[in-house]
Amino acid sequence: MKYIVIFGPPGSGKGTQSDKIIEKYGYAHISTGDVLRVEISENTELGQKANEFIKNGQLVPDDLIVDMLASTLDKTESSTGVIFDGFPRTTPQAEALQVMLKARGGDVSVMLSLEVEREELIQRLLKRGETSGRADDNLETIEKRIAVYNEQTAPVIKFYEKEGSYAPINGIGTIDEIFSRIVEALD
Ligand code: B4P
Repeated sequence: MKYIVIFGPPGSGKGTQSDKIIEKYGYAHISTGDVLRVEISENTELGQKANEFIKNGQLVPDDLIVDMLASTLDKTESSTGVIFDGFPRTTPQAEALQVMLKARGGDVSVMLSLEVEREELIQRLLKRGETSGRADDNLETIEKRIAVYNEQTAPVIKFYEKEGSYAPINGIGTIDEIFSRIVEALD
């Protein structure tokens, strides 16, 4: 079983590139953002808690995310690979993922880190906000999310650098150009 992490700031194209990876390699996809949005739309207890953080541009607390991920991971046992999209977003989440995968006899084989500068992120997310209906795709929340990324999420790079699985990917260009860089890193 191959485990891949796709990483990057908000709007860097994690979800977009995950779709292309799944299409080519047939891996299972775990997007913590997508799982949380389903919980919110179904108004579950987790969804109600998560919504308070998401709409303010903050991260959902690690314990809620790790429990949610463990139950989602159990559903992927029959696939040849799993792509983690938007997880881990903190160093404690990276440590928890390592423990969970070790218990399954695996480890993250590559951490694809999409590199996109701030102005481009803001433009992409504002554009998405025109149609997404997402409570977090407005300028004030986008700026907060980028600040939270720099403070709490960027340090995750160091974790995977130490593990030897960090693969920086230039995240600027067309979706297909970026995907070719990813395929090169994966193959
Ligand atoms: P996520 O749903 O993970 O979303 P994201 O960071 O906004 O977007 P992504 O990088 O996937 O961008 P996309 O491909 O859509 O997180 C939302 C929130 O959930 C977080 O802020 C947090 O509160 C919470 N959360 C999720 N996971 C968590 C965790 N592990 N711990 C704690 N909290 C968690 O691309 C963005 C836009 O750019 C799209 O419109 C796309 O069409 C466009 N685009 C993509 N590639 C492009 C390109 N090459 N050129 C031009 N536009 C492009």
